[in-house]
Amino acid sequence: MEEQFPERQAAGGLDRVNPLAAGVLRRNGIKSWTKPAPTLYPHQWSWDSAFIALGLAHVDNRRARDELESLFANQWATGKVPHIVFNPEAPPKSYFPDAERWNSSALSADAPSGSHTSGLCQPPVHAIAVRRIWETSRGKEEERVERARRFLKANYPRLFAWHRYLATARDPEGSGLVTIYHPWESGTDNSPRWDPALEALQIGDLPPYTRYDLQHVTDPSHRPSDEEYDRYLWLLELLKRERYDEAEIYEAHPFLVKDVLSSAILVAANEALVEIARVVGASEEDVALIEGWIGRGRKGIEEQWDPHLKLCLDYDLRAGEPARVRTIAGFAPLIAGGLTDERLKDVLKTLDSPAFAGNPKLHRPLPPSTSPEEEAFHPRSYWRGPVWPVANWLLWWSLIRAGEPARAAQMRRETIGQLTEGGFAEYFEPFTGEPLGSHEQSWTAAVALDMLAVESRSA
Ligand code: 2M8
Repeated sequence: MEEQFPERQAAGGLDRVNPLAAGVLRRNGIKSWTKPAPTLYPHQWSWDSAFIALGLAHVDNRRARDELESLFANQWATGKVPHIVFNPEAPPKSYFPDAERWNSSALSADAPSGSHTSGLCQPPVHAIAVRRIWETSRGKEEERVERARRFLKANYPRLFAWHRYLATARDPEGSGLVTIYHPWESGTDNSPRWDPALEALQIGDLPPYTRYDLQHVTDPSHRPSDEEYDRYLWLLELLKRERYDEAEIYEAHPFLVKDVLSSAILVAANEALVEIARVVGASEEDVALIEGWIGRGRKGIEEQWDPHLKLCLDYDLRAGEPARVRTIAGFAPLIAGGLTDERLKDVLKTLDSPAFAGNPKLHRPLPPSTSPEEEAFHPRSYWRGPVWPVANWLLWWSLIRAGEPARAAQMRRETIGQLTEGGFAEYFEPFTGEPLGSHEQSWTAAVALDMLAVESRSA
C-alpha cells in the first residue's frame, strides 16, 4: 500500500502508531484547542474536539481538559454547543462560510458576545470524552484525581444544559429523537440521508460566495458538490432570517429532520452524564431526568427501525416520512445500547452483510459510510461511501458495550491496520484503502490513541 500511495506518510508499524498519532494532535494544536486538520479546517469544531479530548486523555490530560473547556466557553445561553468556534487568527480566505457569513453574535442574543461561532450544533460526544478524562485519571496520584474531579464539577452544569437543550428545544415533540436544521449538524454532511430533504428545497436569492475547501484537497470529488453547497448556504440564510431562534426555526424552516445517529450518540452520552452526575454529587432529580432521556431516546430510535432494511432510518418531519437509504447512521440502535437480543442479532447481521463490512469488494472489512449497494454510493465522495475511522470508533466502542468483544477486536485491528498503511487520513476509499481528504486529521489520530489504549473488554 505504501508503494501505491507514496506521497502519504503511512503510520508505520503498530508500535509506531501511538507516537505518530500524538504527533498529529501536537502539530494541529493551537493554544488550548486543536484544529481538526492542518489547513482544511482552521477553526475549532464541536464533535471533533470531543473526539480529540477522548484521545488526548491518554497522552496529555491537561490538554484534553483545555480542549473541552475552550469549546464550552462558547456555549450559547440556550445550552447549545456551537458546531464551529471561529479562530480569529485563521488565515484569511481559508474556510467558508466564515464568522462574518454566520453573523451569529449580531443576530442572536443567545450567542456568546466575546467570540464568533456558527449557529448550528453537532452530535453530542462531549460527555463521553469527559468521562474518559475521569477514567484515565482515576487511580493516579491524588492531585491528578482532584484536578479531574474539579474539571467534572465545573463542566457538569454545561453538559447538563447542553443535553437539556437537545432534549427540549430539539425535541419539542418529546419523541426521544434530535431534530437537525442542517446536514452539517449531523456531522455526515453530504450523506444521502439528506438527499430527499435537500432536493425538496426551493433555493431563493443566494448571496454570492467562494468555496475555499476545494483548494485543500487533491480532487474536488472528495468533497460535497457545488449543488450541495448552494443548498447548505441557502439553509444558512434561512436560519439567519429567523435569527437562530429555535421556535421560529421550528415554525418556518424547510429542513427539519430527526437524526437517528445524533439521537443515539445523545443516549450514549446521557449514560456517561449519569456517571458524571454521580461523581459530582448532582441531585437525584437531575439523575432521574437524564435517565428519562435515555429511555425516551432508545424508544424513539426503536420506532425508526425498518424491518426490511434491518436498519434504523432518519425521519423527515416536513415530508412526514423516513429517508430510506442504508448508511452507517442506521446502526443507531447499537450506539444507543440497551438492545434486545433479537435487535442486536439483526444489527450485527446487517453489519456483516454485503451491504456493509461483509462486502466482498472491500479492501478491509470496515463499514463504508454509505452502503455500496445504494444507488447514491460513491467510493470517494466524503460521507457518500468512504470508510471513516471516527465512525469505526463509534461502532467499535458500541460493540464492546454490547458484549461483542471479538467483533470489536476485529474492528479495532482493521482500523489500526488501515492507518498503518495509509496514515491518519480523514477518510479512506473502501475498495482500495486509498487515504482521502485531509492527510493529518486530528480525530483520526485521536480515535487511534483511544483504541490502542483501551482494552476491548473494558471500553
Ligand atoms: C466536516 O464538516 C464541515 C462542516 O461542518 C465541512 O465539511 O466543512 C464533517 O466531516 C464534520 O463531521 C466535521 O466535524 C468537520 C471537521 O472535521 O468536517
